[in-house]
Amino acid sequence: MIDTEVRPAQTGSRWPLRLRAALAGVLAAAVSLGVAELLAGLIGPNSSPVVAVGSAFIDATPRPLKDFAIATFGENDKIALVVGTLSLIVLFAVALGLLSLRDRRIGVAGIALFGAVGALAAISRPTGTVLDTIPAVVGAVAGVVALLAMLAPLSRPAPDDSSAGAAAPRPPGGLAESVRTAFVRHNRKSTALDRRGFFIVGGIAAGVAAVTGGAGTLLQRRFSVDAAREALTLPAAADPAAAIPSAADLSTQVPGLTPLYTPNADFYRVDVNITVPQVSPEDWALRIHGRVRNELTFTLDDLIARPDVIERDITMTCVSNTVGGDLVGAARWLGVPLASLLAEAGVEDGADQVLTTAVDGFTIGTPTRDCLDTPNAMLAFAMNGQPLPAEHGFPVRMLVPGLYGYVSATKWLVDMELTTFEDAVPYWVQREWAVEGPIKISSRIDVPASVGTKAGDLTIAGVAWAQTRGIAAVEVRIDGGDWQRAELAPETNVQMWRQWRLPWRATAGQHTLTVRATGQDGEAQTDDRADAFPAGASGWHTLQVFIQ
Ligand SMILES: Nc1nc2c(c(=O)[nH]1)N[C@H]1C(S)=C(S)[C@@H](COP(=O)(O)O)O[C@H]1N2
Ligand SMILES: [Mo]
Repeated sequence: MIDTEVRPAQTGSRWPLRLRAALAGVLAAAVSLGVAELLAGLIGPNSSPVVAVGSAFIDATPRPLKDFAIATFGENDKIALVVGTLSLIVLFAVALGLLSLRDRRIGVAGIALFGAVGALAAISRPTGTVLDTIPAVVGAVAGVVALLAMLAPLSRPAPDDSSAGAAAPRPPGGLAESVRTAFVRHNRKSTALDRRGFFIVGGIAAGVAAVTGGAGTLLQRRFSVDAAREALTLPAAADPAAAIPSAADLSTQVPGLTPLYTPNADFYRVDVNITVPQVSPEDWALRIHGRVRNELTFTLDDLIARPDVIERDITMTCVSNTVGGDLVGAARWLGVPLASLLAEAGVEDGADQVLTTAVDGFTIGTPTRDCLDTPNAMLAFAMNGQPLPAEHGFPVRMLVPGLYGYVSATKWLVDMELTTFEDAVPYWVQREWAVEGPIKISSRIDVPASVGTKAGDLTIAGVAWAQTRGIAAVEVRIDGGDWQRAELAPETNVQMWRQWRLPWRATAGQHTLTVRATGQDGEAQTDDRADAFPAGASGWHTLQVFIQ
């Protein structure tokens, strides 16, 4: 039988005891998480309870909170989520440790609950299996053992504490013993628990947590696709990108202006994944099925060996991008035309939605007509001359120019089903974002910076995009003045953004700069403000600058 009540025999302040109990709670949680990570290193990264709970949290987060997180933390939202989760765990663990002083069953039940939540989250992931519950369950058991082991010394007097009465005879000396004696004597007043016992068990718990957690992290590295990415040989494009006009990239002349091509390392990242899915190219296959005449399966070699490999310059952006925001980037992509794969599959009449699924079960729905009719809609396997970075969907992602990422740009793509909008509702549409997401015409001011610029001859510059119609004009208004036409960089193609600049003799003081664009189809960018939800932000970008 478990003795459920901890009865400290102490007489002095209760704080040292409470502090130790709180520490016991935190260390028990650490053992739990460490053991779970070790097992996740053997079973697979999705079985990590931290990842599973975090992912379930992302899926369940109410939309306003999610918008807030994206706006506040930007691409650090994942780090913020993990730090937030760990802070909550620490608070929970402290509470459990303290409550366990009153009744150990509370601690045991709390850790069991902790394990159950982890197991439930892991098994209910779209790709979760029973096996994925093992890390959370075994981690919880280890946490319970650690907690009980650390509570035990808190409930019995130190063996040599004379005030506790039934002290055992003092064992023969030695260095450790004399250190301990000095320590005990010094703290005689508050010493009524087995300090040494607690610190030994606590130290072991901390060691177990560190070793299992460290080993788990190392083991999880073996899932990394870094080596496979580097080993991949890219094909030459049968149809290369159009030649770029000379001096097309104004950023070489205007410091601070967004470069024409966004380096892979700087490219914005938006997805629902806490850890980057690692998809082995050898195991990868794409199935095209549903309302098609011929069900098809492609391996990566099949795609790379195709005679119709294209290379295209395309700008991508996120529906969550705010006016003036940076969830937008441009790259040179290498891949195969989506329309030719769909033609081989033979799309049946009425199949108005292409439902694509990522390796983790995340879904995106794209209008079939856009997949078939938009020039350069493709399945891409390379970005700016490199195999797709893992963060951007290695080995294969989809791209449909002119549509926001959430309705077109499936990363870690593994499945493509021809269906209807009525029959299947993809991830973000389930969360009430618009069913269709054409990119709105937008323009952004990059320079000058809001603060720190000195008066004199300056350049106002930025980018504008109006996929897939191209930009015809960009105009800038300085303080309440007239709209002035900016110089546009040479056009690369209508699916790319366009840099612009305007010289400005700036005087010291505060100024208001506003930009607007017009598309090659004549559409003027509206100043009607719209939030990103549900179909993308609109409104002119206005910047307050303080010139020194
Ligand atoms: N598998 C998967 N693909 C995804 C997403 C995702 O969460 N999971 N997010 C989409 C969204 S909202 C955008 S804006 C783009 C972003 O692509 P990037 O991270 O390469 O910039 O990917 C899209 N593809
Ligand atoms: Mo997005």
